[in-house]
Amino acid sequence: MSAPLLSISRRTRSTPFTRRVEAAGVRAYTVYNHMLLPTVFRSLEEDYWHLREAVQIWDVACERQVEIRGPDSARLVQLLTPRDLSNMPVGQCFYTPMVDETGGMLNDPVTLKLADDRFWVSIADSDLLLWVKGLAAGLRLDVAVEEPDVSPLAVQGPKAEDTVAAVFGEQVRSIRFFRFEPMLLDGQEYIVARSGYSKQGGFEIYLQDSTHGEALWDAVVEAGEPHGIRAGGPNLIERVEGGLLSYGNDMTRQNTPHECGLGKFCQTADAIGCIGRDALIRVIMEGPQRQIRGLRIDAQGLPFTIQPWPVTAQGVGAGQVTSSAWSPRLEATVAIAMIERDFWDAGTAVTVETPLGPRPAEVVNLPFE
Ligand code: THG
Repeated sequence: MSAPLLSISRRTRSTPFTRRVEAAGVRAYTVYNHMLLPTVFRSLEEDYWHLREAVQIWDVACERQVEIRGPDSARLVQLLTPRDLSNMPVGQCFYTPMVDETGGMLNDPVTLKLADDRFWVSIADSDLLLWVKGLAAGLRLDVAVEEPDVSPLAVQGPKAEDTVAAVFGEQVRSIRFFRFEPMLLDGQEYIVARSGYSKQGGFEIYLQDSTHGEALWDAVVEAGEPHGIRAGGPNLIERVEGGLLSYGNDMTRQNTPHECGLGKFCQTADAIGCIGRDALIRVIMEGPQRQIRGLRIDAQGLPFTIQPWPVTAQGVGAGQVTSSAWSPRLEATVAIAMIERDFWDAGTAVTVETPLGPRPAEVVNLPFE
């Protein structure tokens, strides 16, 4: 039996890089922010090893930007998140949990401060633009909120710095983690940030004019050739090992940032104006009832986690597995799970009700190792 195909149309938006991605032999897409996101080129495992050893170019245009500009922009961005943005400098990226009035997670974007009155919220897979537009209109704020023609291209892996330096110049080597600088290439401005959805290090290059997408792709591939660059994408094995969360998979509106282990990115008491502030202050006083953990599952050949898999311990509910993958390096199935408080200590033995039947597993702290 062959796997079902994805029907692609205008709604599953293509990106400025899609033609290059297809020429590179993409084997699988997912849909993210109503846009194509390449996930597999050779195989999940081959792509995984190559990402750890060399350098990859990723079409992550689906990380759409919600641009907020105007006199009330700093006020509006602080409404969205319990992270205190009052001392955020221009040129900084912040990982920012965003919550509703109940403290439920709406998105976990990277926020870039371009100027005192201009921000990009680089979103995960939920329609945050509608929430931000609704708040701006409802509160009659003096801002413009739009999705601009901006498409991130990620360069990830141990040879990413050499590759991006060969494109934009040696100055990129001095860009610190989660900082960005505007850089010029053939008269076009790109925002170059040291960031990206892997733990292998690298950069994200924000293209600001779709018509230059293929030229940017070609320049990166040419610069990366001596380092063995290939097309890749956010890799399931690598991101589960690294403990990078996926909104909609590992967390939803039903979870608070504290359940997601994102409490370290919240300064709720200082986040004056944050819409979920009162709800989150109550959550902090009670303490979370469940939290994200790693699981090392004693099983091989499991399918993708399409629905959460129940986790039990001594016959009672202990949580659920939300993402998993076979790690060829750790020779185990690694997983991200939401685990109830009584069972969340590292070393706790649990059982995962997988599609292949119950399998033993151990709670571990993230990232793996
Ligand atoms: N880059 C950009 N936009 C994005 C993502 C990205 N939007 C969608 C999605 N990814 C948002 N989610 C994440 C999740 C984790 C991280 C970034 C975005 C991340 N976390 C680091 C970690 O957990 O090790 C560190 C964060 C920190 O220390 O501040 O990088 O990848 N543009």
